[in-house]
Amino acid sequence: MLNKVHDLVIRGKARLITGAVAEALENGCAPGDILSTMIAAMDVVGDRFQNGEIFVPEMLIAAKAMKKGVEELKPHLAAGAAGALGKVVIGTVAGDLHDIGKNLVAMMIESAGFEIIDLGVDVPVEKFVPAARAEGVMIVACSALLTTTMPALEATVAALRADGRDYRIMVGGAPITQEFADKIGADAFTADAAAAAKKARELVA
Ligand code: B1M
Repeated sequence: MLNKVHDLVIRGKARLITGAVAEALENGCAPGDILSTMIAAMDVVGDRFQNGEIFVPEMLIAAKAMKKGVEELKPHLAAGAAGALGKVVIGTVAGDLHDIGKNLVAMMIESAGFEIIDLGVDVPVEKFVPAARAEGVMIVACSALLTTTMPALEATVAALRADGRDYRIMVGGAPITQEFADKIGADAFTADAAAAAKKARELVA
């Protein structure tokens, strides 16, 4: 069952993935395992891209399939709490178009009890800072997936810090490490979406 999900994401079969995820759920597969399977499939896609076996269009259709699968999975992953813990502004930094991981982080943080203000992808500092000034913003969460957009993450954190408001800044994304997060002055780094939700709750506790 999970093999099928894995295979369909890699092959970018967006039309078939919904049924495969539903089938896996019906057969008792845990939603978290289905999600891990899809993430692992995206790793295979990334490796194939790196090795020159596939190109950007194939990566894009795999991403579409992954998004469809996540949509199907969402009601089973997110408990849908009411935003009682405050607002979280989230976005992928300037120059970076990757949003699957950011969307997962948003979904998990939302289900942990926050209201999400999602700024999308390729978010410039000029958009992050005013959004973070909104009333009730407790956390600003920034995602970066490319080594080339790590400087944009650093600039975003610096601008948010310079704004001097009382919110916490969380960072993450594949190339980001705790060391880098410390260096740029973020309040928290987590490696995945589940840990991000847990950390968000800790930050406002
Ligand atoms: Co791109 N891409 N991509 N890509 N892409 C990667 C990231 C890459 C590793 C592939 C590779 O070469 N192996 C590589 C980056 C190399 C590097 O910088 N070191 C790469 C490249 C090079 C590029 C382009 C430059 C390719 C080109 O044009 N030549 C280009 C850049 C475009 C741009 O952004 N300006 C590009 C484009 C694309 C697509 C648009 C085609 C597509 C994105 C579609 C979309 O997102 N809507 C795409 C895809 C799909 C990938 C891979 C294959 C999959 C990304 C993904 O969704 N992973 C990726 C390889 C890989 O990741 N294995 C790759 C699944 C997702 C769940 O994981 O996003 O890591 P991730 O999120 C994780 C954690 O990182 C963490 O939680 C999530 C899981 O729980 N996390 C956070 C994320 N944000 C967080 C924030 C937090 C905390 C945790 O707190 C705030």
